[in-house]
Amino acid sequence: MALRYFHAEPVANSLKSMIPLKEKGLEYESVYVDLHKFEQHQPWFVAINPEGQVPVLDHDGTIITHTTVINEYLEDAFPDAQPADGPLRPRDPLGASRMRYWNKFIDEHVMNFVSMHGWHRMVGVIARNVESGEFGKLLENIPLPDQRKKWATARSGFSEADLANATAKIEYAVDKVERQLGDTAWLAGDGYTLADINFYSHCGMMVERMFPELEIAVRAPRLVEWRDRMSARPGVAAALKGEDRTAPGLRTWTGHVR
Ligand SMILES: N[C@@H](CCC(=O)N[C@@H](CS)C(=O)NCC(=O)O)C(=O)O
Repeated sequence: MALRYFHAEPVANSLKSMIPLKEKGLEYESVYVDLHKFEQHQPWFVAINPEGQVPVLDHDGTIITHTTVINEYLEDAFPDAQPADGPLRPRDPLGASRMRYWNKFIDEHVMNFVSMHGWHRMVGVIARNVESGEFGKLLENIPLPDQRKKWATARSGFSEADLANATAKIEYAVDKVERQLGDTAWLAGDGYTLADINFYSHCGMMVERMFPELEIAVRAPRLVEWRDRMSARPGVAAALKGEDRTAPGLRTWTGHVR
């Protein structure tokens, strides 16, 4: 059995599937893909993932993409490799459906909105540093039409209306999580699951740093306590130590300053 994980910095999608690998204690070969050098759009990588995005899991030569799919795949392929406090996907149908409810909410209503602010603050800088003829050539290499548009918009700048809409989505999500944590210790119930990993990677870990104006400590104290509980888990801490080539002082791909 051989696992290879192609990923960028330990944040957002790259972190989201790295945490389960660490929590489950699975051995894997780590392959860093440098997004600052556009490696994700280069032929060697597009041959592995035709969508030109990280992360990618290679299990004995079979390629799995999309983090929510990768994480459920890991549960199905390695059901017995689990952290001491219980499985990352509940074994009962109701628990599993609650976990999937949160994953769907985060994938559809959180991920892209935090990402838009990150791209606005950080990828925009990368995109504007490329000379215009060169940028046109880079766009041609991007396989997904939506992603090509996102790169072009990052260069010109996202509109104030789109950014305000994204902030409103994030506020809604923060309040929803805060309410849930008033009822249960973790998002999907009393056990830690893939839903916690998803929200932490896309929003929970960086929301306070990225959006100081939201006064998260006052608005969502349970979320802050949950975030600290998450960060203290050995599996999460190990994943956070992953390779990060963002120069100190610069913003990472999710827009927080390293
Ligand atoms: N739905 C995908 C999204 C993957 C994604 O957006 N990856 C980002 C990094 S967090 C990426 O590769 N961005 C570089 C690009 O699109 O050029 C997943 O869950 O894995």
